[in-house]
Amino acid sequence: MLTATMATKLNEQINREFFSAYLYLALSTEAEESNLRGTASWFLAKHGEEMVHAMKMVRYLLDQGASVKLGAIAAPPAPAGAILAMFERTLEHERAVTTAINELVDHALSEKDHATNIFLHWFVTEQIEEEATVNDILGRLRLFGDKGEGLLMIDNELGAAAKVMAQTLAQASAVTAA
Ligand code: OFO
Repeated sequence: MLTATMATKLNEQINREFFSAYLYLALSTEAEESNLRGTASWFLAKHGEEMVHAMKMVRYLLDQGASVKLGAIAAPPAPAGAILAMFERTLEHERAVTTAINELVDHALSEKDHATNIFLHWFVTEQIEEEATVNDILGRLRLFGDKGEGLLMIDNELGAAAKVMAQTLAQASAVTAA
């Protein structure tokens, strides 16, 4: 049983997760329009991950007997304009999501809502991994270059990483749907 406040906060987070999915879909299309196919696949896989995150929260609210309130999803910002800016935008966004998740945990603890606190641990861990991955990509872009052969190499790497993400995602989606 969730309090009304906890349910509202989780519904707000569902909106953030759907916005994340929308943001990454926009970055995927921007990358594809720039002929960065590996990068486009990577952002498309991120889009899929964020949809799974939203659905995990939808499932949790339903399992707790709380109402799911779906709000409008804001439009993503204008195109980033360059691959470095795409990943800088991604890192900035993920940091904001980490802050939001931490605030949710703080609230769950303040209510002594142990179930929600435990449920949110998965998201805390996920944010650590996501920020680390994006930091790594940004580091490689700065080291090897965001143009020419350096960019080609990183775009290929992102394409390979996207395949692994898509496989993991397919398994996660199967679990969420069960
Ligand atoms: Fe939903 O994982 Fe980051 O944003």
